[in-house]
Amino acid sequence: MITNEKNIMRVSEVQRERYTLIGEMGEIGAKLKGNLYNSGDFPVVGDYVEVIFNPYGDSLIEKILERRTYLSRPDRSGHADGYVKTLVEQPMAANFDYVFIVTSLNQNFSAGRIARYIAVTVQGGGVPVVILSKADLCDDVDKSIAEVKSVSDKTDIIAVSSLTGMGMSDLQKYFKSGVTIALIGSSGVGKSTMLNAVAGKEIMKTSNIREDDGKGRHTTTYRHLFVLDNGVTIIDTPGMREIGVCGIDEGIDDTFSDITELFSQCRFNNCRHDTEPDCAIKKALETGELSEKRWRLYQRLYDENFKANRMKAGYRK
Ligand SMILES: Nc1nc2c(ncn2[C@@H]2O[C@H](COP(=O)(O)OP(=O)(O)O)[C@@H](O)[C@H]2O)c(=O)[nH]1
Ligand SMILES: [Mg+2]
Ligand SMILES: [Zn+2]
Repeated sequence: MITNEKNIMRVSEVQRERYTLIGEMGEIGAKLKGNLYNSGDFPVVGDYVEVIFNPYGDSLIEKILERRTYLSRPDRSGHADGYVKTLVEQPMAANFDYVFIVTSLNQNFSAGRIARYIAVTVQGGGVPVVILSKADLCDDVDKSIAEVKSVSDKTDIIAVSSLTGMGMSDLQKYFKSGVTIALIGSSGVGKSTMLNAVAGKEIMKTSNIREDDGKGRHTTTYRHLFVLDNGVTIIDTPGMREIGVCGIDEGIDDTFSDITELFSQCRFNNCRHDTEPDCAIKKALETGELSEKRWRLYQRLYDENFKANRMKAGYRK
């Protein structure tokens, strides 16, 4: 029976033009209806969509419901006409509450990278939670926590070890029914192991570090979005080492609100915070109210975002 009733379902997997949707009736396969296909706005994992249900084959996705939160990253590899390098937006997830930014404490830990993830998350409307994994492999966990605090003091930071159980109880407060948590971070940092530890059973496939080369990943049951027994939805984004930034002006302003506040206190409103007199930034750096490290981090992120914005604007012309 084909009904005209509008069903709202959630996108759990995207594979080229095929989508997997989950809803009360379980899991179904779907394709885009022509009008949506032509609109150029394609569903991403986490989207709620209106579907025309077809029990005999692929159901049709008619409409994407308005996104509450959204995470994407610019991909610089795209080439437009004339071989100009362009920024193509790569969607990662939609409609999450929290973004767990997972970095392991044993390999190339970088507070700067965490700060950019925070800015990207805030821009997307989500609440960032910094998770420092594999604490059992680190001699000085407090030092790393302090480092993250020095670049972002407003974010919850939790050091965890799936091996010893450290930090697991602190994570529990985010696992409330109806909440959606998106995970971001390189593959191999221990995201799946951590979720299994929190859930107390194997809900995600884990793999050794070699999953970097892609072997053994994506088993048939693998989904990028799944619902835990306790009603929490998890979105596992594809592992990535770095995240580029573009169009995250508000996210940066928010993450570094202390700095933007200082700007308003400089004597000249076009102060370059260089040689100008009565510069609030220079004063804050002298007193230590603002750390050199945080200031440099802000400048780097601001510049990168500014250049990316220009690059994108150029392409749009
Ligand atoms: N020592 C230690 N190893 C861990 C921990 N968590 C995960 N691992 C190991 O790290 C590797 C990658 O873990 P996995 O959960 O698959 O990472 P994911 O790619 O981020 O999902 C596996 O070999 C795990 O056994 C931890 O807390 N401590
Ligand atoms: Mg994993
Ligand atoms: Zn100034």
